[in-house]
Amino acid sequence: MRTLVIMPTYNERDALPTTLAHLRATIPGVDVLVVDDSSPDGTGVWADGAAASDPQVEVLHRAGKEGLGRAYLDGFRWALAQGYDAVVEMDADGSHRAEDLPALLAAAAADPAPDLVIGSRWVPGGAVVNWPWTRQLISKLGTGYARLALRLSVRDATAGFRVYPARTLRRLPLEQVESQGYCFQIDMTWRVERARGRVVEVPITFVERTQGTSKMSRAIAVEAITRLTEWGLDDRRRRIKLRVRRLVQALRRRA
Ligand SMILES: Nc1nc2c(ncn2[C@@H]2O[C@H](COP(=O)(O)OP(=O)(O)OP(=O)(O)O)[C@@H](O)[C@H]2O)c(=O)[nH]1
Ligand SMILES: [Mg+2]
Repeated sequence: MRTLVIMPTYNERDALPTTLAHLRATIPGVDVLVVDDSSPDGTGVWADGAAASDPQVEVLHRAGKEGLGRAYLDGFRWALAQGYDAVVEMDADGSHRAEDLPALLAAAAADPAPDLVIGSRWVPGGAVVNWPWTRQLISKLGTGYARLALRLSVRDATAGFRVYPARTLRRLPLEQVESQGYCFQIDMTWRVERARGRVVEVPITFVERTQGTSKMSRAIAVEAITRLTEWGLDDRRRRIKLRVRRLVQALRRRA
């Protein structure tokens, strides 16, 4: 299985060197694509240097900061064009441990093959290190709301440590995905579930970053809440319409 880890970066000059070196040393078999949005702190320039000395590392430069979603979508297209079989999403900030990746890849390679593997904080065996209870609560509430609004089955819908088999990415209408922040992860999960894809959650230990700064912002939270609510309402409207139509048809048949 040819595997590519996509690592999006924005101002991760402090964290990326450690994360990349650790990943390469822990799982030498996987290739890495850094997707940098012209980080002002020079992350992209550093990544070019890393790529020059390591044939298994590539860098995709984007013109400016357009959000995590856009960066991943560009990375997915690149991975598909290069013929990779599996694509991993992984943060550059050290929150996702390379040690957990073999378990995710093993789950992706299992028979029957799942359509998406999520490294989950909120399943038995999953954990979060150095997050205050408030942050844990926000994350759980976020997934809880996604489960309620979109009727998702997963326990960790915003998780950003995942494996997409290439066939899943080929099947999804990626050009329609507009979400940018956390919402991107929820959006993609929902698309897989709606297409009746099978999602498997594997417990991981998520470690709060010790280097650099979080890109989580109020705008990203607002985007997630607004879109989730809109999608949830649309979905309910559609279901009600469908039920009414079926009822009318049944009544007509009887009359
Ligand atoms: N290319 C690109 N990468 C981004 C963008 N926003 C965030 N990232 C990267 O995406 C990964 C996750 O971002 P974080 O800042 O850790 O955000 P988070 O993990 O959602 O929030 P924390 O839990 O606070 O760390 C990191 O590697 C970031 O550098 C963006 O707009 N473009
Ligand atoms: Mg992070």
